[in-house]
Amino acid sequence: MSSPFSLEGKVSLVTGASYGIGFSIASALAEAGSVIVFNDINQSLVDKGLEAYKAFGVNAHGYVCDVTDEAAVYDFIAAIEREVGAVDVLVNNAGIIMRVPMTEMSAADFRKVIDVDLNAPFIVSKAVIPSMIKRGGGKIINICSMMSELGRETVSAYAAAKGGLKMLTKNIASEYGAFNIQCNGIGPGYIETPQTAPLREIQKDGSRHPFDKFIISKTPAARWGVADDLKGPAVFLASSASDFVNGQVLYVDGGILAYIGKQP
Ligand code: NAP
Ligand code: GCO
Repeated sequence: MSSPFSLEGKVSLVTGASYGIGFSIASALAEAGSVIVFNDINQSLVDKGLEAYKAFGVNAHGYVCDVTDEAAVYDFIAAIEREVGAVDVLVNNAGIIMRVPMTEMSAADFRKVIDVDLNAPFIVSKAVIPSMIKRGGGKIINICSMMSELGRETVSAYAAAKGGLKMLTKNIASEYGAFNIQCNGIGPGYIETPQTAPLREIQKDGSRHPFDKFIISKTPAARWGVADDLKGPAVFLASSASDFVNGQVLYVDGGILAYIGKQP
């Protein structure tokens, strides 16, 4: 009997997935039976990714593509269709953060974060939706954030982008749900990846970073997440197990959003 979580016969594209959360998600989709395609912004990152997938036992297809470049994205999607097959599952994972107080942030930097974290998921989704419609459906998973719900000092652009990505998720679900396209988000909590390494840096006196201590106290699970914590939720949202789930963000945060925080 075939499992509702099986991705046999599917082609999944995970953007920016040479390492970190994207790599873990793509590995999980491969374990569920999917063919994996990923991209990154330069050849050395793609090569690093190809090696990591090979060591994991996955024969992934890696491409160089900047997801903010609409013309390059259209060429990339056409190349995938020619060389691998049409995309059944898209995971918009590529993302950047700049931690700068808002009044010190240039408008150019603000736009750059919005471009990668919000405009690019629009561009890549737009490029795969017509073929999903033609083939009777598809899955889009947008990697959102705690900052889709919460603010904090220094992350105005990132929070604006990830809040926008939550609403883009709901809108894709609204606009294309009738074509059997499910678009959902995953909202990771604080996950140990290169993106959050500066928040976990050991201090000169050997003590833990104050933000590291703050996150552990704010997380009911009392730990940072690891990228592999996103594997199960990703397989669920990519598979037919979630065929009537649309426009939701599944927060995978060890309970952060449920918790008011420890009394000082
Ligand atoms: P990461 O370690 O920085 O990986 C992000 C990947 O995206 C990198 O490979 C990066 O390449 C790539 N990328 C950046 N800009 C790109 C572009 N224009 N075109 C193609 N690829 C691009 O981040 P992560 O922590 O794994 O995060 C993955 C996603 O999860 C992001 O959307 C992030 O915002 C989100 N997220 C992370 C956390 C967390 O705690 N780590 C929590 C919630 C949400 P470079 O190495 O060249 O930058
Ligand atoms: C920060 C963090 C985050 C996270 C993540 C939380 O500086 O607060 O980098 O924003 O990485 O997106 O879900």
